[in-house]
Amino acid sequence: DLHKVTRALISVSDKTGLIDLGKALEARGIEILSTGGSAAALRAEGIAVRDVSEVTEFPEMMDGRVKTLHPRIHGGLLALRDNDAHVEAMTGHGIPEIDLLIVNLYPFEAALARGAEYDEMIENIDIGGPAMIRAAAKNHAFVSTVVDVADYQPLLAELEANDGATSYAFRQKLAQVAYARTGAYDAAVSSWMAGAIADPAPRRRAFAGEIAQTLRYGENPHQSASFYRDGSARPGVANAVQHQGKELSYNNINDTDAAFELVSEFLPGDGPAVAIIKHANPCGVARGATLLEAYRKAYDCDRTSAFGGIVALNGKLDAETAEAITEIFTEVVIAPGADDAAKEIFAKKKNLRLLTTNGVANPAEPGLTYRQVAGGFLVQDKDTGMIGLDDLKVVTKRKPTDAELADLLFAWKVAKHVKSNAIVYVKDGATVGVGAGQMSRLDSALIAAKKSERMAEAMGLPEALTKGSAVASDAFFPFADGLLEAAAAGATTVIQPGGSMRDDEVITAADEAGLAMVFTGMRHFRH
Ligand code: 93A
Repeated sequence: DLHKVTRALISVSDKTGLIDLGKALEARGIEILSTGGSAAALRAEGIAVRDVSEVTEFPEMMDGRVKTLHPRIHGGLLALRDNDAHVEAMTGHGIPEIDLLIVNLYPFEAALARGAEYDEMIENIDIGGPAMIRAAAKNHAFVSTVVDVADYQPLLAELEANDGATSYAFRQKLAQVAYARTGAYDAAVSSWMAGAIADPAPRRRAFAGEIAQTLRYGENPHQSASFYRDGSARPGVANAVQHQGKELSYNNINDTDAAFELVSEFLPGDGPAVAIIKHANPCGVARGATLLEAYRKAYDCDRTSAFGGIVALNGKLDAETAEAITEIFTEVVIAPGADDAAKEIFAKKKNLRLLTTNGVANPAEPGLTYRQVAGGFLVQDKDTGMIGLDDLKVVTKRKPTDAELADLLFAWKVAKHVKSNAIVYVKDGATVGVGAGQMSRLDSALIAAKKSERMAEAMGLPEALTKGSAVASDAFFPFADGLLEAAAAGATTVIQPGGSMRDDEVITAADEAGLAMVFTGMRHFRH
């Protein structure tokens, strides 16, 4: 099943590694066919090349839109070498056998990432490249298809090992990668178009990403895993720069994403904010006059859980905050930048990963979320819902004070990022109790209050910080019990969507407990 490579076609937009590859193929006596820009680059280095246009006897035309789309090229890629009729067709029509295809596509994803205009995006849709890749990959019985610069070295090693030939297993693996590439490419085009025509509910969606990293393992060590980028330029874990520390794990990436998306809810205008995440849930979120103050307040919410957590900041990491973070073991810190002094402090902590992003993420930017179910995917719009003062409806006799309103809105933002059922107690711009992921809302209220009590004891405080707090519930209270539990923990004011059959009962209970309650009219389930 070895197939000797006698002729290669090279057509690449990304010219990285092209010259070394061309020289190595030439040294093996492999004839090189190539398109305009690639041919020029190879010739400039003295490598012998035959133009595709010489083979097709057609010039490259229409601004390059038609270069390789020709039977002399596609016949050479698709012909079965062991089929007499195919071989006869090749001879009869002057079609050269092509045994090796090296293509990388017009940089559509890069154009997307830099926010190119519509017309430029259209010009970056490669047609001839994918057509050749799909043809060559189909014919992997004979043809090797390379779509990735990272595969140049393995290709040369394969040719070296087999005296200028490739094995069937090698070609088959390349073909699998080739179809992954063309599939991802067209998915990127389709997704871009869905956004460009602002269609809120396209009839069909295609999903794909480009592999960014093969991970050491998945959620557990016996699961293999990898990380894909979807090509968007959104600031966050996928587009961050890692400055130090070992490779991120699957769980690190998941938690870092949760942390950064949460802290991005606090726009730079809201002042410094910090979120500490454990197992995708916040165990402390706060804002402060400085990042240091915000970090300390966030840490005080649940010092026990913060150990080994992920810390996200909405501003540039400074030295004093970096120093405070290093006082306990932290897995990952992510921020839109870091001072040199902060980097120096972190450099002493070899295991701590520092990621910097290009700004904070825009919480209002539309997007999709995906979830797998057995046999399918669930796809929905991202939860970009945001509530401001004007959206709140006071439903109790007592109105919240301005200070209470500020804490209510803060609690609401945090609750959006807590797994349901979510109950979040906030005081003076910091969470003081977070109840997450319980099957009953009452249990979330109880757990959060209990943890806050334990924290107060550990810190030697006279009473739990939930005393005099604001509490948010991500969905309505179906009964008064959860609300009464929050009141018992000391909450004085409540934010929740409203809309329960028993709203009246819940409002009456709130009035009797002297609470000030507002309805948002919007729910933030997160399962
Ligand atoms: O415009 S195309 O879709 N039409 C074609 O016939 C065609 N053939 C190759 N783009 C085409 N290509 C692409 O040109 C390749 O996929 C590659 O990305 C690029 C290389 O062009 P050059 O060698 O002129 O730099």
